[in-house]
Amino acid sequence: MALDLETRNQLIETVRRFVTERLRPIEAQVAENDAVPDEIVAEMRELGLFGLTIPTEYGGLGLNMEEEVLVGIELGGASPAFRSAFGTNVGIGSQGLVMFGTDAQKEKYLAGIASGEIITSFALTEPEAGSDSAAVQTRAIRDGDVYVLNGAKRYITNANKAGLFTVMARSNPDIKGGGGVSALLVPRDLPGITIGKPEKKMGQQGAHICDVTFDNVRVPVENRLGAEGEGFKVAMQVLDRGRLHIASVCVGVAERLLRDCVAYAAERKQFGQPIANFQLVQGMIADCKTEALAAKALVMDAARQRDAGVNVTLEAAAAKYYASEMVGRVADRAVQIFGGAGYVADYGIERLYRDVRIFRIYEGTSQIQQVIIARETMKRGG
Ligand code: COS
Repeated sequence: MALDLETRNQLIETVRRFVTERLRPIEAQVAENDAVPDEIVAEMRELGLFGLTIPTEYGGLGLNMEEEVLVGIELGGASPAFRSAFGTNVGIGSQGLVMFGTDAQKEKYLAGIASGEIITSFALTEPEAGSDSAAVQTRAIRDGDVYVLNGAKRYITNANKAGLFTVMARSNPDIKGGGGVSALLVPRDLPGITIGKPEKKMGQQGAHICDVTFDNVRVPVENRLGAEGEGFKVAMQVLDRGRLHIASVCVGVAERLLRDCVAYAAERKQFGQPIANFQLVQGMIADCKTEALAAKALVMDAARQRDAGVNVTLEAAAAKYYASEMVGRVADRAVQIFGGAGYVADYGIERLYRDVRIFRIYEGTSQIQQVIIARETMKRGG
């Protein structure tokens, strides 16, 4: 159920204030230390950010998609690394359970996920199964009332903090594609799980990705999400939602970069006047604004359609594709408008330029979004 307008506006205002007053001032420190401070995580928990999309009966805020993307846009106002602290709990780490979990599974985990006590991770990608995610080689072979899990997952967000993984693994080795894959809820404390060191990345320091290996991990059959062999479809539906969330954050980062550019262009003087007076600078600002508006319209429309029960696989892919490419162009122009200062760490623009690069890659590369858009368009006949 949607929030009433007043509650929705209050929520957005609260998130905006938190982003501006608490997160933005420590962006550089978080990037430097590669960690979000514990007290900030505690404040995120207090604000209910870990449970934004968890149903209210389990202690979450139960936001619908439109509300979630509105919050996502606000979150883009500070380094996207902050969002990552609770992003898996809101999105890909929890939505398989929310959409396909049994009552017993939900009872067991959702309250802890909503409060942030349990951090969740989504373990789909493998060394040999990135874009071709139906090719997962991790195996979950049935042995009585358990699946025996063996294999390796790669670049798994929040794996180092996770208490619960959603793991996509091949339960039927005779079926090569997605049809042989099942989704399992795997608690971190089961014996046989090893988490690698967080990778050194190009950007978004403070957000962590690690490899995860499973060595004869015995997962109760009751932990399966959905039917056996339905795990790939579970993952794809989780990603439909996740892609819209990522697209909203791209819009938010673009809006923030625009605010920074407009302020800088008004203050920076060359040839005896603010650079904002120059039409070539104005051209860059106009392009950024137009593209940010277009991306926002795509995201909002897809979110509303999803809330109305429409299948938005195409629209979510289109929103993610356009918004992630758009924010890359906006960040590039922001460096240009800031000039030398854009290239210098103190101003934070070069950091955002690096931070946004991953949006064109994770939760499906731009090329995969193109594939999905083309396939769906042809399926729909235009
Ligand atoms: N919702 C529901 N079902 C879906 C679906 C969706 N969004 N997408 C695919 N499916 C279903 C298909 O309908 C098909 O079902 P049937 O076998 O019953 O016909 C099945 O899943 C297999 O789909 P498809 O044939 O499209 O699979 P492919 O292997 O050809 O390709 C892509 C799927 C490329 C789209 C998929 O692998 C993908 O999204 N890759 C990127 C993965 C990704 O985002 N990784 C990031 C990791 S998370 S950070």
